[in-house]
Amino acid sequence: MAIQEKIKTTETQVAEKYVEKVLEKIKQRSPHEPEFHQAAEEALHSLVPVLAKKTEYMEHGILERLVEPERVISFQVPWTDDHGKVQVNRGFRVQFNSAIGPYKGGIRFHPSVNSSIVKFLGFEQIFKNSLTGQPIGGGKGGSDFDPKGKSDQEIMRFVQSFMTELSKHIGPDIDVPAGDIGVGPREIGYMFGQYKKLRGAYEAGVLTGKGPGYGGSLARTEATGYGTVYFVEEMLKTKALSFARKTVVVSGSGNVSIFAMEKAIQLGAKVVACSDSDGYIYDENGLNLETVKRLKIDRNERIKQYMDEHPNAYYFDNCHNIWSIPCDIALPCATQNELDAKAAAVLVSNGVAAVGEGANMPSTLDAIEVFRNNDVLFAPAKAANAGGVAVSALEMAQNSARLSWSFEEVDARLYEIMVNIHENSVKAAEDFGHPGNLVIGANIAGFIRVADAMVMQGV
Ligand code: NDP
Ligand code: 2IT
Repeated sequence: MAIQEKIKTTETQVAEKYVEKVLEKIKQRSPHEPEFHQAAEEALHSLVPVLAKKTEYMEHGILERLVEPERVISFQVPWTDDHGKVQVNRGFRVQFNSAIGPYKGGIRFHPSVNSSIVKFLGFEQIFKNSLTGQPIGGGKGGSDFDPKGKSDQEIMRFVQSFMTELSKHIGPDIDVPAGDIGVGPREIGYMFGQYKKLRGAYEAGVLTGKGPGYGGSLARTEATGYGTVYFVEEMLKTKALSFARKTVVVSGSGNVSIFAMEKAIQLGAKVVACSDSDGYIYDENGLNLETVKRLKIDRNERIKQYMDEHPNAYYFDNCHNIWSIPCDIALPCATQNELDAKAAAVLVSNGVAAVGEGANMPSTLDAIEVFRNNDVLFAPAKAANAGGVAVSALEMAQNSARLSWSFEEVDARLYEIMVNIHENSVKAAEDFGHPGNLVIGANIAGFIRVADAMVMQGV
């Protein structure tokens, strides 16, 4: 027994060294990509128990291959604004890993987009897509184009130029983009129109998140937010808790945030606050979601305007302070690193029971540490927000079969997928010696499927 223990320790030490070596190499090769380093650090440290058990992964160089994108495309996006002036943005598509299916992942339009952001998102997408159980590899794209304040015509011209280049690299069996921050049904529509024109063919499965009238799946709009709440509800059940009568704070007021609020309310919760990048609104009696939807989906206004209709609510500048509002459940659904250790400590001191990540990497590594040390139930992004891409894969399946399922059918499949992701993450955490740690469980469960496929396919 003592000898076995000793061997185990040695294998763990070898695995730890392997992980450190790979992380070191990432930093040397791509020194200016802090978000990518952060995502890699979180994932790779989690994998030590698997690497110690399955030493063949090391022999096959799986980690070295996993952290190096199969292809990175960076391109110029020239377009003409409404004053006739030529503008130039930068476009990206990172095709990270195709072991289990064509590259799949969203497109983000936001001024902060750069190679680090696209790579962190693409890297996380590998694990997330694997967790869904669907046949989709990992990819991501975007541009530093800022859609705020642009006219509809400017958006269309920009998107057409973006797609003119992107179309050379995508296809229903190659790489299938979708939406993300700043990219919704309007942008997907223009992308699809331009792709169709350039290809001279109606390849519905080249993009997901399409309008239901031309090949989009019902419930794709709701999928990420609903899925996050389904996942958190499963996590709460393990402690005999639920959303019913709980106070919930949700950051953001975009696609993920709005439908997370909707499902939480349907399950009996009271959502008291949400935000945009300018500030946040708070109503201790519960927000009126219809007003938020009208402002953000129909009219594209700022969250501050909520006060016009609900003068008894409160508006505060500085979106980061939203975490100072006492709640039972916190759902960060805006953007990366929006919740740091200080905010996590405030949430803990206010008695938060659970945190579910609707956004990608919204909690810093230090914040996650604070939650873990204080026994807060924590649902990591890769698992909790996988419902969006899962329904994207269902959209691809419907497109291939040339049919469309009802909202209820898609929603039921989404629910089942989220329950499975939770179950598989719980089981992987237990199997590899970290019961209750969903960060480790999700990373391991997502990793094994991809790593095994990579081993079987050779280099
Ligand atoms: P939207 O563009 O619909 O909404 C984004 C929301 O987050 C807006 O309220 C926006 O405010 C706020 N926000 C964006 N950037 C910042 C910032 N730097 N600081 C503060 N607030 C910010 O995007 P989604 O809802 O689609 O995406 C939200 C998150 O969920 C992202 O992390 C995305 O990667 C992730 N995600 C999205 C999926 C999807 O299917 N759409 C699937 C899985 C994850 P403002 O309007 O002021 O910019
Ligand atoms: O981060 C994500 O999972 C998404 N933005 C959705 C990707 C997709 O292909 O539906």
